[in-house]
Amino acid sequence: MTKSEKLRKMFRKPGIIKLVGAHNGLTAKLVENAGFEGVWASSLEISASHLLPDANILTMTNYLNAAIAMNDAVDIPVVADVDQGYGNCNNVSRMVEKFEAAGIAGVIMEDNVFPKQNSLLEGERKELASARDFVGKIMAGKAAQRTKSFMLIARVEALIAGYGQKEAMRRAKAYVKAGADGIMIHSKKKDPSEIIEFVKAWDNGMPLVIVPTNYPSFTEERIKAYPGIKMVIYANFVVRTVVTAIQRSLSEIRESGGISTISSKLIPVKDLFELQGTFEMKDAEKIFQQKAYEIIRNIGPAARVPMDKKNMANWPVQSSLILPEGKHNDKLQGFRGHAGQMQN
Ligand code: SPV
Ligand code: MG
Repeated sequence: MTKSEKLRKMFRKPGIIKLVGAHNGLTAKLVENAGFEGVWASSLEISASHLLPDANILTMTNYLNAAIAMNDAVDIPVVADVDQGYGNCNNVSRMVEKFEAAGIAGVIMEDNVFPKQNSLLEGERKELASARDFVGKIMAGKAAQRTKSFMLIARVEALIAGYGQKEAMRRAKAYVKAGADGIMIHSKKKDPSEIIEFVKAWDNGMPLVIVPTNYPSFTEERIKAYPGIKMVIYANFVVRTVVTAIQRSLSEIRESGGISTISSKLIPVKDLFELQGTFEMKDAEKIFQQKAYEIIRNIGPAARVPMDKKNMANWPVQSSLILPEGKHNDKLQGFRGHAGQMQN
């Protein structure tokens, strides 16, 4: 099953789909290990990881590469934050082609103008794209996708920009008509009243997505009372955790004059190796070297010379992993988990 099919399946099943924002392979893996259903390739997280403002300073390729690194690291779906699609309908066509081909399960595209500002930035009156332009971009995006399952969710910024419920509703309905697979309705109010009002009025049937950063009192327990809300994104908590934790560790090292107190508070290096797949890599390496030895041994004495048996002494390979003659062995994998197709 592809990751976009997995994501579609989650939308069909009961319950809230919980995504967490991340910015690279490591942070995406931690999101998966913590048991969340998907990764949000957040423009804020990715921009912050480059120490740049979340304002279309990075390019589509930067965001795509970050999303690919996350997608490579996890088995759960990655949903990419594609800002306003990086241009007009032509840019959106290419954006969908590239993200879909990379195995990204879906994208969320917002009705901001270029260059965008982060939605939570205070003191800015945001300009929105015209509903007509944005409808055209959604249609271009949906026309560009190759598989049925890839999802394009439209993000309505009318509440953020202060245009009110009526405009938000008008846009959301137009975006669904244009082919959007869902609506992300965003608010930066400090309580969920605006979102609740929108959700109660939403009679369209297409799933809603929310990002409760500014109204954290709207917990999953409360969200459950509004079945229209199908997906919740915890958008920027990973990068904020990273900054907080790094600052704490660095000041402890500086203040205590060394690393004697900090080390025992951090994950052991061995656990980091484990996360990186180092031990799987070493196992895969041994297996491939053992196979190579067997092949060379069977070829004849001349070829055998540089691969003498004594070179194998420090290659203890679990016998269960060695291929039976001529058989495909699912356990013979490269360290990234790709099952071997090797014939003996
Ligand atoms: C992001 O995480 O980049 C988002 C959500 O788009 S927000 O920062 O609230 O705009
Ligand atoms: Mg964003």
